Formats: sequence, structure tokens, C-alpha cells
Amino acid sequence: RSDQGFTVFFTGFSGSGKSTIANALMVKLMEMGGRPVTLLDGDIVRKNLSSELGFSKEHRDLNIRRIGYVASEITKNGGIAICAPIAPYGTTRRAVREDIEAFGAFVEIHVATSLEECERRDRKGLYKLAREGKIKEFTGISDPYDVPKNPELRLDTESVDVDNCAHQVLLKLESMGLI
Ligand code: GGZ
Repeated sequence: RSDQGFTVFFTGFSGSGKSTIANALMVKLMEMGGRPVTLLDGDIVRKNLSSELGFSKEHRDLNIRRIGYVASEITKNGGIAICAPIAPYGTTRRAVREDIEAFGAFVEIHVATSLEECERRDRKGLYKLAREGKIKEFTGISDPYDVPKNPELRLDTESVDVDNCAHQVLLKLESMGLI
């Protein structure tokens, strides 16, 4: 196995399952031992690192660049960073990729749960509020999401369960020679 650091970067709609898969992946990677694993989840980053930011393009970009910076430092020092923000803008994801690839691998994973399915589940009731106009600039409803064109992996969460999704990520990391 290589001891190069790397970043696993999940992107997808709110409620697509990014956090759940990211957590399952973190557990599996920690069980394997070796490099330290750091999870930078969307919610947690917004609470701790980006608490003053909203959801304009400018603020989302700033949020993603901060996540990218922390992930690049972790990657530089030989660790594993797992990021799980929506990250709706393709150009911003590409910029973060470039920053990180200076130090190690960047593994982009599109959690491809459809908007229809995320809205049907509506686990936090946010889609309903967005439809009612009570949350503005909501990704997929009133704000854009650029579908990743060439992610390292695209996960179909509608026919594959969480554990299996996390396993697919591990297989990808293995095939890239990272674990
Ligand atoms: C999208 C929003 C919004 C708007 C609040 N649009 O399911 P959640 O609740 O826990 O995840 C969403 C989270 C998105 O924050 P990110 O930092 O991942 O977004 S970005 O990458 O675009 O910076 C959702 C909640 O915050 N949320 N308002 N308007 N999601």
C-alpha cells in the first residue's frame, strides 16, 4: 500500500446520502489503520469553520475553498481527508482538485441520488420549505447544481445500500493504489 495522502471528495444534493456514506467509509478506513482519517462533513464545517457564511455563489465557493485548503494540508501531511459538502459548482470543484493534486490524489465521488428521490425522502423537511419559498437559493430547487462530468466514481444510491456504496469507494481507492 502507498503512504501518500489523499482526499475523498463527495458531492451531491442535500439528502443524497453523502454524510452517511462518508461516515461508513471513515469507519472502514479507520479499521484498516495506518493513516489518520479526518471527516470534513458539510454540516460540521458550516458550524465550525464557515459559521458566518450563507448560500450565495460567493459564500458557497468560499466554504468549498476552505474545505479544500484543510483537505490539502491533511493530504500534504500524509493523511486521509473525507469531504462531504454539496459543492454545486464545477469550476470550484476543479480548483480544489488542482490545489490537492499538488500534494496527493483527489478522488471525486458523485453521490448521484436524483433530486426527485432526495425530495421524496425529505429527511429534514428542507425541500418542503424550499418549495414554499421559506428557504431561498436551495440547491436543485432554486439554485444550480453542476453534475460532475468525470468523477472518479458515481454512486447510484437508489439501487445500492450505504455499506455497498462505501465498499465501492474502497475498491476504487484500491484500484488507484491508494490503500
Ligand atoms: C442547500 C442548504 C441550504 C441551501 C441550508 N441550499 O441536508 P443538509 O442541510 O444537512 O445539507 C445542506 C447543507 C449544505 O451545506 P454545504 O456546506 O454542503 O453547501 S455548499 O457546498 O453549497 O456550500 C442543507 C443545509 O446546509 N442548507 N440552506 N440554500 N443546502
